[in-house]
Parts: sequence; structure tokens; C-alpha cells
Amino acid sequence: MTKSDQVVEEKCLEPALPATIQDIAKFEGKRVEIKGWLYNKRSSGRINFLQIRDGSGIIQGVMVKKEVPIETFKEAKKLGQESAIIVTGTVRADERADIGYELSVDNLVVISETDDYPITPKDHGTDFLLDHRHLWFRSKRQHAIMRVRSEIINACRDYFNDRGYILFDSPILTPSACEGTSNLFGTKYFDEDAYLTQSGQLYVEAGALAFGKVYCFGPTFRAEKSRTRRHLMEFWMIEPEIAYINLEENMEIQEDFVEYVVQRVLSKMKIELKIIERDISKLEKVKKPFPRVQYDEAVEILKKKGVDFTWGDDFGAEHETILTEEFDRPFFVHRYPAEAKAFYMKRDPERLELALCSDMLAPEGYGEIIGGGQREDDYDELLKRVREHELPEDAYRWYLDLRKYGSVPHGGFGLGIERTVAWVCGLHHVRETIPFPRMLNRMYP
Ligand code: NSS
Repeated sequence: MTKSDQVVEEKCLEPALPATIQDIAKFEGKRVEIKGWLYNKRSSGRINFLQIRDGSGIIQGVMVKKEVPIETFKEAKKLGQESAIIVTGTVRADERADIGYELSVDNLVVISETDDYPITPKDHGTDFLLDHRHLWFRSKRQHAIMRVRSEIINACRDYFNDRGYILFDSPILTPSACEGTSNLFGTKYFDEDAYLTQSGQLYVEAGALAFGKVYCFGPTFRAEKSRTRRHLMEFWMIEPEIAYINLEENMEIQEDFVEYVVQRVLSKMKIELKIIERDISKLEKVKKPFPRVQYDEAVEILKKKGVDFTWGDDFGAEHETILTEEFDRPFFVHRYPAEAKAFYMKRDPERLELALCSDMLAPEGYGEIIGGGQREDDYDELLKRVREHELPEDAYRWYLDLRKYGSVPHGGFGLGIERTVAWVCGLHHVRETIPFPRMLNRMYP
């Protein structure tokens, strides 16, 4: 036994408690064991400063040469970024630390060594980072974004679960289109043609008539040929559907829901929002009621701003961005021209050329995060629309049936998770909002 071993032995009388970095405050003054990886390090001759990450957070470990066996000190000094390590030490409060605590390290066990981790603290290009997506989300900022995504999803689910909605899963493989036939991903279902779902809506409508209030949550697929910062080929959507509601009631649910989700992220994800450097004063303003503008008024706003726009067209991303300059919180654009919208939307009885639909646009240039509305509940009208849109009647037989058996006014909406994460985190592009983005020209990794 060397002299330094003796020192360690004397100090290690207290057994180490298993701990995670996110809960480290509970262990102030205690000796803990943290299982994780080496995020970064710097050394002076006498001290190794180890940035240790365990998945729940990052803590600085301070390893003083004379307080650990010399071999341990040397081993730590040459350890590469992302080596897997188990560290023991005592938790000390430190105001200068991001998380308010540091670890005085007294032992370190190396589980696996890494010496050529490709993502270094220097700047890398986007393509390089996307090629290394399987590693990239270990980086502090990406890591924080994924944690916010997880919280947003939990908040979405809790909102509906706590209010009497039934989770009603919709299928991924479908015989028919929901959102138009131009961007379907086709596949085969044995000998039949099939498509990856664009939206669970048609199915949750059946659910709403059975359970009153339902939601589905899952991946949806659109072969969007547009390379924009808000389009993915595979994205996640939460889609509530409610029997006996009209367009206005539908918007009231949406604003209550979005306020809840944003305020919950604000209260539970403070550290992450700080790492991402999000201006939270913008999110604090997300309080209902959200402004409502009719499509006609939105067109007027655009025209006043000198935009060349024809009544009847749908808004593109650039139009939405301009509209968002008018508002400090999310807002609705409602009653779009029916011609520009999906076949299932109910017409406004006051003006038959308009659909009883709404989009919710997020501020700060983000644009649409929700699409929804009231559904056509009359059998003959719906059949007419199916025919006008040249949809295969056979594939929609079941959907038409819903208008024969106990049809009622009903509606719902779909919130895109990735666009919501992009907005809440203040990101430039949706590619950073999902673990493995599926984009035009990229399906790797
Ligand atoms: O096409 S939507 O506007 N509406 C629907 O799919 C309805 N069937 C939903 C419903 O009423 N149940 O899409 C809804 C949201 C939209 O506001 C975006 O937030 C998101 O889905 N969305 C996307 N996110 C990322 N990438 C792409 N390509 C995308 N398309 C829609």
C-alpha cells in the first residue's frame, strides 16, 4: 500500500451513495457515486478538472493530485473525451458552478476508454454533425433540447390524460390519405397498395364518436419535396378529437393546451432553457386568450405590408413569418378558403366558400404549429367532397359510415411536436428537435 492509498482509505470511510446529477442538491456534503462519461477536462499540474456527465446533467469533478492515488491522477489526466467512468466524491455547494455544486473526487474507475471521439468542443459543420447524430445529442446543447422535447411530450400527454381524454391509437399503415394525395409515402400491404399515415385524424374521429374525447399520439409521414427549416418527412403529432364541439370551442381548447405546455416547460426546464440560451421572457407571454384573425384579415395584413398575395391561396412559410411580426404570442388564423384545404373540413354556413378550420401560428417567425377545425358531419356533403377530391370512395366507406350512425358536430386538431420544440427552444431548424431527423436527402443514421 502506497502512502497515497492510505490517505484515500482514511477519507473513504463513508460509503458512497448512488446519485444522479439532476438530484445532486439532495446530496450536499455527502459522498456519492456517479456513473457516467467524461464530457471534457482540463488539468493544471496539481488538479484535474473533470466535466462529468451522467445523462441527467453535467457536474465538475475536482481531483486534487495529493488526495488520490498517483495512478488514478495520471489515468484521469490522459483520459479521452467520452470515456465511460464511475466517479466517487463529496458534493460541495459552489455558486460559480452552473448547477450550483461541484464534486471533490476521491476515486475514479474507468469502464471503457475513448481516445478519438469525433465531436470535439471546436465548431463542426452541420453535415458533419448530422452524420454523427448518434453521438451529437451527447453535446450539452443538443442534450438540453432532447430533454425539453421529452418534457413537452409528457406535458401534452398529461394535459389530455388529466382531462378525461382516452388515448386512442391510430394505425401507421393506412389504405387512404388524410391530408391530400401529393405527399404520400406509398408501400405495399401484401398485394394491396398502402400508405404511411399522414395523420391519425380520420381514425380519432371514429374514436370521438365512441368515447367523446380521445387523442392519438404517434409518428406521421409526409413525402414533402420542400427543403425548409420547418419540414420533416417523419414527424410526431398529438391529435385530440372531441364530439359535440364547434370551431370556437376547438380554439379554446388549443389555447388552454398550448399555454399549459409552455408554462410547464418554463417551470420544469429552467436549466435546459438556460443552456439553450432561450429568451424566456418571450415564453412567459404565452398566456391565453390568443388573438384570432380571420383569413380575410390576415390577407389584408399581408397586403398592407406590401406582399403580393392572391385571396384563395394557402399561406406559405414566408407569409406566416410576416404575420407573426404582428403578435407577441401564438395566434389563430381561421376560416381559410375551403378550396385550399382538406376534403373533410366543414364549410362555414355563413360563407360557404370558407372552411371552419384554424391554424395556430407561433410567434417570433415560427409560424404554424397546429392545424385543426370542425369536420364535415353530413353524409351527403362529405360524399360530395370525397368525389370532388377524386378520392377512392371504397377506401373511405368506413369514414362515411361515421356520418350515418350517430353523426354529431365534432372537431379536433393536430400539434406538430417538432415545430413546437423548435419554437419553445428558439431553434433555427427542426432538424435539431428529434433524435434522428428524416429529411429530404437524408435518412442516415
Ligand atoms: O396538416 S396539418 O396542418 N393538419 C393535420 O394533419 C390534421 N389532420 C390534424 C388534425 O386536425 N387532427 O398538420 C398539423 C401539424 C402542423 O401544424 C405542423 O405542426 C405539423 O403537423 N406538420 C409538420 N411538422 C414537421 N414537418 C412536416 N412536414 C409537417 N407537416 C405538418
